[in-house]
Amino acid sequence: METGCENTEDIRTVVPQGGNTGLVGGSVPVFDEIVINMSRMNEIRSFDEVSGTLVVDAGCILEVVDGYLKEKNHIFPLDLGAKGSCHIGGNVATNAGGLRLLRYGSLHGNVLGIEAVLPDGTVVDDLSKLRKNNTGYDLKQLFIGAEGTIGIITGISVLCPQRSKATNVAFFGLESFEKVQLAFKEAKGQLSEILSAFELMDSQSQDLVHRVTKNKRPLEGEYPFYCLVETSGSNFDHDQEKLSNFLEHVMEKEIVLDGAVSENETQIKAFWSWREGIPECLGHWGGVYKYDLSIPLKELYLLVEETRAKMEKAGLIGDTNEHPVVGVVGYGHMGDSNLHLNVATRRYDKKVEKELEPFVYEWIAKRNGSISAEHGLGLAKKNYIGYSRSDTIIALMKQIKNLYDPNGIMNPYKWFFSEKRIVYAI
Ligand code: FAD
Ligand code: 2HG
Ligand code: ZN
Repeated sequence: METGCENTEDIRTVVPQGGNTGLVGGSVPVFDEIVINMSRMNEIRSFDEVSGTLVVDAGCILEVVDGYLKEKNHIFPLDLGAKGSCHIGGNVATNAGGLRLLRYGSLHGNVLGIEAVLPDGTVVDDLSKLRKNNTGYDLKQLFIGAEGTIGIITGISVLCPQRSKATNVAFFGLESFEKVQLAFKEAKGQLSEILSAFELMDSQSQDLVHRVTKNKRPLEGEYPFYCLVETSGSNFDHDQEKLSNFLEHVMEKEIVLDGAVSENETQIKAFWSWREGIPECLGHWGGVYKYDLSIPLKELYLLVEETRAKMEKAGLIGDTNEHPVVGVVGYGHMGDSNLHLNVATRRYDKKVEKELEPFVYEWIAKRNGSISAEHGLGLAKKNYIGYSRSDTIIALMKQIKNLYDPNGIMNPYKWFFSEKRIVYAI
């Protein structure tokens, strides 16, 4: 048969693609790969309202699935800014964390079963709906966070909690990162089971959002740090009172300088937009260098300060076009010790890169942190795995890759590229 391609060996490499919203280039072909886009596998297969078990095709869009669950009084246990485009399959393949991991936990816990196709065509039918199943190795876990390197996920069963009847949000201004940590500790103690998100934003991130959107800020004054605290519970008035009492308490103790508690849905959305809008607004000037890091909480913000100081010392940050850097900002999922260090620039610049790398990765390695907390390695971070994983662990990962994909055809130029194919491509 005429294929139009001389070497059929080389057309077999594939890149699984979901909503293409990943932030490390994992879903994009590099050389000769065929893209297998999952958009048309988008059926919701079943939902059991008693157990909360949902079974979906991998190509279902997160927001669509969550809308379906809303009608059934349930919620998908993951939420993130890209919900309107990303697929459940992509979420599972990246083990996405998102805004409410603090409350609902990681997909490693919530995914009950997976159906996948291996590179040799074998269908792995492990679409279990069981919460407990200690019969041997839990192989589905290998696909969660594998970024399409060992097989294509086609179906997922996931445990979905009941939707909370009431959501309330508070927005705080604080004077230091020490105070942010105290506020987090108090929030866990006082809001306990209704706490559903605790997000951090520094003043620089909020200034840049303000410069782009010109929206009215949630608080009158401006502060070095801001937190967004969300509760999800069963009684709006009760939860709002709890949140207001919490705000009063932390203000009395001088942990928080100012704060506001949402009064309605519109205000909740407005508060969230100051957090969820950061990634998009930072792109306004040109390029953004992005680092997605797990850092022990105590030192989480120190990296932002040190990075900013480096940029200042090198004369790279400023308001004029001569300065490539517009701002060095820190924000993220404080509740999960997950910092997003973003360097917003007018243009990508070698001098900026020299200041950032390997500085950021070495800084993380020294503290036994992770150079990729929730976005994965993809293409962008593939060379830095060694800063977070030992040689032994990397060797074991390679054994798994070789077992599942001996010919190296799955997402070959990403974190488990096969040397053979790289040689061909060059
Ligand atoms: P894609 O980008 O298409 O693919 C991602 C990776 O998964 C690729 O390696 C691809 O090959 C693989 N893949 C996709 N589908 C399959 C499949 N069916 N089988 C096997 N492999 C597959 N991430 C977070 O963790 N937390 C956040 O808060 C967060 N917020 C975000 C906000 C914005 C505005 C944006 C743009 C992204 C955000 N992300 C966040 C990144 C996040 O990883 C992705 O948005 C999402 O999980 C990827 O889903 P996707 O369907 O777009 O996957
Ligand atoms: C978020 O939490 C996402 O908003 C995106 O994970 C972070 O763009 C980023 O660096
Ligand atoms: Zn994030």
